[in-house]
Amino acid sequence: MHRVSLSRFLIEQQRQGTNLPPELRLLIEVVARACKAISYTINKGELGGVLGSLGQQNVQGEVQKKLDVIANDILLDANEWGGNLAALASEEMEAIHPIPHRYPKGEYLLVYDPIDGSSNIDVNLSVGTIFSVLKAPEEASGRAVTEADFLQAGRHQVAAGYAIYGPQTTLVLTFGKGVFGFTLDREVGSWVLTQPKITIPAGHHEFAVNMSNQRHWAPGVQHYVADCLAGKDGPRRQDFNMRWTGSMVADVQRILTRGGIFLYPWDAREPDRAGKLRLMYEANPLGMIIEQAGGAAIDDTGRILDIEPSSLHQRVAVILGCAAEVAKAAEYFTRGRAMGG
Ligand code: P6P
Repeated sequence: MHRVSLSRFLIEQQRQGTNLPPELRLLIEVVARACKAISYTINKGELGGVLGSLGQQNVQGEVQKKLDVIANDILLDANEWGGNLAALASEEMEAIHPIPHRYPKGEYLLVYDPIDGSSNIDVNLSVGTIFSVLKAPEEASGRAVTEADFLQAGRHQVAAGYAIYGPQTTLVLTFGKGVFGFTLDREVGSWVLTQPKITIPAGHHEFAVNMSNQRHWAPGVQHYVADCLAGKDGPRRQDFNMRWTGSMVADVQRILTRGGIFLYPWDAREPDRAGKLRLMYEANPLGMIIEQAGGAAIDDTGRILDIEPSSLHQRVAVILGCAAEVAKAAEYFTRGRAMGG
């Protein structure tokens, strides 16, 4: 079968005027090439001395894995010199990373999570890289880029994507006109188009949540999940399956492939925190992909992509997946709040 490479696919999208300017196309190719390098590094595992922790914490206060830093540096090194970025930001770096003066400054902002789900690395489960592309504000071209330039609602993203390093290495992309999937052909080292148009299948009853937090959830969330567990003996009149991978990208990939819903809701363990997941480099890019695939992404009160960010590393509750199932869950949350929950 004749396969289309990522480069050819992007050139053809650009020719069709699919809001993919050359600079953005080049940026996506650079990020995809960096994800290929991350894949090869992860695949070495113990043989490459890349497993284990660094004995330090990142800005999130989470234990930093060797691969968190290695992947972060691969993405930094790949993107600094290209001339299409004004600055970068990462889960692994507290402050934004301006483009060094020795390189030309471009019009885009890249914000990413170099390894999402890194606690899975040492147990050989799928992890991923998530990235989001924004346009730098016009007036930033004549001055230093600041964190405030990144604080744009997710609906302003011009592209988003993720790579999954699992049994296959796959790349999922959107630039606002649908969702496309690529598989890494390791023999020739190129990304190959394998899913020309990804849409979330309806009618699959599968939910993803970390049940160990159940007692800390708001009443509406507890009620929604309880009715999923009640299955056909309860008001949903339908049995549900459950999955929880510990890697959001893997759960999102499953939802894009066979439907369902993912929940990481607010919980009372840290009542002042909106949620565990990060808005700018998890919820926004994955929310854009889910919406472009026909699904919905909310933070238990409203659309994630409409949240006006207040800080680079802010956290958010995330419920995303099949639009009908997210709407059903939102009904439970609304009822829960009405009852004072
Ligand atoms: P928990 C990984 O750390 C992550 O950010 C997401 O990829 C994943 O869905 C979630 O956190 C897992 O969290 O609390 O179940 O370990």
